[in-house]
Amino acid sequence: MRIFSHPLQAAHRPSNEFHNGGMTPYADVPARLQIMLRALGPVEAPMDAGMAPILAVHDAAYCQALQDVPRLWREAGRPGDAIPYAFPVVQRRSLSLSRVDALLGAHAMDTVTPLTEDSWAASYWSSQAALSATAAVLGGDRAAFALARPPGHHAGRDYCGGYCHLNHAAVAAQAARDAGVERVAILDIDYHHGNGTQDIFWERGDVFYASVHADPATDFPFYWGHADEIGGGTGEGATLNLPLPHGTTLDAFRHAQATALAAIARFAPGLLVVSFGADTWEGDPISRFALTTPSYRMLAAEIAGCGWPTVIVMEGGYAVDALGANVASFLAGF
Ligand code: Q9C
Ligand code: ZN
Repeated sequence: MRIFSHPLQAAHRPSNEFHNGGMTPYADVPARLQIMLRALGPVEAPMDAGMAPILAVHDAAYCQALQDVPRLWREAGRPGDAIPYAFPVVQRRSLSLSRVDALLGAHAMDTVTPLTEDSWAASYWSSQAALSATAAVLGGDRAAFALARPPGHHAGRDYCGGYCHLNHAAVAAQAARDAGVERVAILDIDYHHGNGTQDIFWERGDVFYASVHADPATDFPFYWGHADEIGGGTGEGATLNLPLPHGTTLDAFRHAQATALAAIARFAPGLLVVSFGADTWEGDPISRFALTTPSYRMLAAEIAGCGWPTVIVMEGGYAVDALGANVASFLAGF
């Protein structure tokens, strides 16, 4: 299987995140990338498909803000990484925002996603990795892997959050649509619900979004991923949420994934995008599921068994020492 990743993805290195009332070390460390690279062997640098496929799912002013904010932050004399603190939870509308805190808060959903001068390049090249993996699959490969980092599934059309700035899985799915694949499905098996992906395709009947994740009643992102969220407008019925409780083991996870795969089969996609997170692993420091390393091989085999051309995009997974083995196990299942 071809694997795509770019060296600049390691440059994004925020120092802290605001967590449980205090600053803690940032969980999405560059070592995540390095340990996966070591476990997987040689990878290819993605081609540069430019901004057009990113702008097919993201707002142009938002992309500009991601690039401008770290510089504006520094010019305002601020130490450290750019972190928002005020959010337009009501009255969210297009305003010309000159103060950096306002510009950032208007394009963010939380305080755990700091921006540095290197964040844009890392996310841009992660999206390019997803695009190159999509091109490989559209060209006839059975599957391809985008070794994205930072992750993407919490990022919406015009907001960052959950360590994500650009939604690589959404960029891949839309690129497949634009290349002529009539129906694209996204299966999200990161521990967290992929609120950004759900938002982007909420009203779309041509892109099915199914997610197996920790119940948002207890886990980030709290406001999305409840079982009654099924899409809206022409997208009604094209979103499927399968929340699971803390302590979930392979049996229950497999059962939920089988439900998602059956729904996707009824949708009959021409291509599948998998948002894969290894934060469902039993030892993950910020998560509470109990999958084991061999679990991933079995879950992947069951996805592969459906036969759809598949683009796999890396999302979360924060137990750094185990991450290489967990990702290798998943890819081996294909
Ligand atoms: N109590 C992904 O896995 N922080 N993002 C929650 C922990 C947000 C995770 C704080 C976690 C975001 C892609
Ligand atoms: Zn996650």
